[in-house]
Amino acid sequence: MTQRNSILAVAAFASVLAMGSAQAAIVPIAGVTASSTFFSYDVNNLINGSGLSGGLHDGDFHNKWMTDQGDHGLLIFDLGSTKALTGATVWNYGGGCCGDDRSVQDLHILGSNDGATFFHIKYFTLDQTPTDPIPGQDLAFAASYRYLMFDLLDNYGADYTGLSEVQFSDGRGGVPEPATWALMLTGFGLAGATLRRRARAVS
Ligand SMILES: [Ca+2]
Ligand SMILES: [Ca+2]
Repeated sequence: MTQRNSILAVAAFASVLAMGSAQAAIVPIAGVTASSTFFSYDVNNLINGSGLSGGLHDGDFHNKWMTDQGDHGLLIFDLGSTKALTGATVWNYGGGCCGDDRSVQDLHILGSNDGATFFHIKYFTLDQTPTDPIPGQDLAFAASYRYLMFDLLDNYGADYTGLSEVQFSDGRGGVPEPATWALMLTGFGLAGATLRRRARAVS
């Protein structure tokens, strides 16, 4: 292998390593509005990371959002600009304060680019998660929109409906694809061959 080729191999290997080590990107949320909010449950608790630690939510009601009554509700998330999404992670109301049957059961996600006309994306059934702390639930979908509507169709109980935290992902980085693994292994092989040749040349 020429020196130029070995430099190219090492450069390719380094770029693959950089791709592989990037985390699935969380899309920043510019704002959120709700059809109703119980006075001691700020809707911004859904998007500011309140109560989140190590992928779990602490279950404290001060870190949650809840409707002021009823078993359904509506949330609209504004991403600030159109984003190509690959899914969302939702921490349900779950355990902690006052009744895990406030957890959302049936969820309809819709999207819009003008904030007025919303289009169907996907229906989900969320876990009740009575445990505390509350694990996140990953919801996979593919959609490009600025505004995401969560139509909370029903909860596990009757009186109030809530969620603890919501994040959206654009899926960049994360686990390398099979083609990336193949490229990475080729990079290892080329780098290894170069080192062996150099070792032989020296000895
Ligand atoms: Ca929260
Ligand atoms: Ca219900």
